[in-house]
Amino acid sequence: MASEEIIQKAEALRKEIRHHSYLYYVLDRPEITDYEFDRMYRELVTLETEHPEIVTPDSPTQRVGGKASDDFRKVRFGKPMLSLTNVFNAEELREFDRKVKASLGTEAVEYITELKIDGLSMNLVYENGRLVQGLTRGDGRVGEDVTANVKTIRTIPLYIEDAPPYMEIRGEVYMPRTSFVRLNEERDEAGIMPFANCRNAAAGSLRQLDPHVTAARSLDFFAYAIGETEGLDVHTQEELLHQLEAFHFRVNPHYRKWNTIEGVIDGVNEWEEKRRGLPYDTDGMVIKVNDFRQQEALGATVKDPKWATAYKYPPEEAVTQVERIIVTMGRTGVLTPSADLTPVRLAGTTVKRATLHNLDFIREKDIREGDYVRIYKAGEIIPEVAAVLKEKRTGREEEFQMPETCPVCGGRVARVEGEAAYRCMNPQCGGVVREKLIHFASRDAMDIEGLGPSVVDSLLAYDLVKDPADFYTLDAGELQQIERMGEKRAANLVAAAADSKGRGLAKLLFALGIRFLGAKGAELLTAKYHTMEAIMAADEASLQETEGIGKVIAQSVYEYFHDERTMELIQKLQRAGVVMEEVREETQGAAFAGEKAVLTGKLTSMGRREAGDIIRRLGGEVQSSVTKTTTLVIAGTDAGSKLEKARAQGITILSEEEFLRRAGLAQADEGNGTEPSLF
Ligand code: 0OX
Repeated sequence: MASEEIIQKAEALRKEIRHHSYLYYVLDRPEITDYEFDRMYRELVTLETEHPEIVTPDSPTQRVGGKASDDFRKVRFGKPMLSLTNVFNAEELREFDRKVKASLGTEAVEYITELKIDGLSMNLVYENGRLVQGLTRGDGRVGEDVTANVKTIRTIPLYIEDAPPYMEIRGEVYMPRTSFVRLNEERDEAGIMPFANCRNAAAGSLRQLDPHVTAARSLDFFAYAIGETEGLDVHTQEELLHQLEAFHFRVNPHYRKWNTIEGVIDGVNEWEEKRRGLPYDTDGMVIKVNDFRQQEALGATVKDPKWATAYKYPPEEAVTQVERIIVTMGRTGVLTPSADLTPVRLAGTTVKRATLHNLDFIREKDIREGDYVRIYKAGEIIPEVAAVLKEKRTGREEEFQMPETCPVCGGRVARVEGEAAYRCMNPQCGGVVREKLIHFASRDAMDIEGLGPSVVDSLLAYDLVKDPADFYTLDAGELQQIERMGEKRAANLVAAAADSKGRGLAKLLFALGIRFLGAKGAELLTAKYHTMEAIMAADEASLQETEGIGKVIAQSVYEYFHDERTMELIQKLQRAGVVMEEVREETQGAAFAGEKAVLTGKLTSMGRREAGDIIRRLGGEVQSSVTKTTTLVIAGTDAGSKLEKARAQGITILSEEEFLRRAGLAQADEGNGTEPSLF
């Protein structure tokens, strides 16, 4: 039996971890380094491993691991989860307002507008502050139990201090756009059908039998309502949102209160364009009567409340023609078809190409060269084909066929069983080698400055590299044979390669291009094993026990490290001096060493959290407001009072560009889908 002292120590650690997770995930304002956080977390894991009887279901260590309920058990709601009526223009909003006021018999009505997050509604049940159940909306009367999976979402509290004895919190589970784009890239590479949008990706991620898979999907949650709840003293939607924040939920900050429907209409118009800049998908705005007594008086139909409605924005789409279907190669030899389109404006950019993912996708939508298609941007970024306008067909459109031989090496192209992707089966295929080299040097991998696709092509053409380890033995003299590669560029390239040797295990693992292993998976393995040697020695079961690593990744990593060619490559990299261990950034002498920095305004190249991570990694501390101790302010666009205060105090101010330069972040050329076709 664990002593009282141990039980209390564990409880104190849990409280501390809860607090710092809240600061990090919900407020985006961490006060301690990742290193300190990890240390605390590991201390709790050690205590709980030594004394398994003290583990509580709401311990922060219990986010991942529970079993998903058998086939997502169906559960009936005490209070149904209502859906919303839709309105599509200002006149319909005025009509909604007229009905509300007529029914209440008063003109005194306040409204709250909230962004309508395009995710999945969720009902979270808390008993005495403990999260005991998470249910999807289902048909509104009966939901599906996805408790084990929602527990993996870091912004959903597992325990709430000072909560009433029973409460149901409702909100939206969603997938941020960047996570969605990365996930679909990984799915394309892995030959799995991509998700059409962030909402489907969130839904697919919640309906996983293995919570490890959900954990790796970066889902998030905004709270906006309550279900059956006892003893909560709130009287308006506005108060409720404040209360939800006090419970440490994330509440979308863009809600607003209005006294008139014309104000609501202004608010709705304001967000129609602005919402495109958000890091998550929205499909409209929800308009709610603020006062709960008025809500109750208005009541609901069988399906929808009469006190709320959703203003739906029209989906942004364009019609254009598929001029050609081309095929490009990915780093694992996958041949990916894309449509070359007649250029068309869509949501702020000119679109010339849309990925078609794989042959199944093309067949399902029956996309042919010459077809007119409706396109949209998935996650506001990736051009996708929604549907073919079959009525516009002339009869001359031809069905697309996958090439039977590899367009790069002439090798056999085959479809791996159980996969949607076609691959070149020749492991020595020049196309695969090229993509692997490009990936190895790319920004999120080893980040070798100046080593983009065209330099890789030149290195291959001059036979200077065969595998990534050859980057480290390049000779500046030899490099100068390459056209337009002067003495300076050659020297820079050699230096950039040398500079990348110390990126550390996580970057290296990702750079190797192991199937299914994304950047996040590489970080998770690094956090567990710390050295390449340990990962290579791990068996499949041990790999699979890593948080966020499912069976498929574990198997792929295991197979990769049990291939002779891998051994040769790793040894060669080791001989070249590439660091094979976890690198905890040495902060002394780092770019932001000793700085106490404040971020203000909007950054265009990254989010604030990412910028904060960079500062901390490079030795600095991030503060939430300008104080006497602040030494540096990084000002994005629309920076407000913090910037003024910094100026008044004579604090050094960096623009975004200056910040990036000081952080040593090169503006690498982006893979924007315009790489040359192989045909
Ligand atoms: C959203 C969202 C959805 C609560 C009771 C009726 C409507 N997708 O962001 N639903 C609601 O409210 C429900 N609010 C939202 N913000």
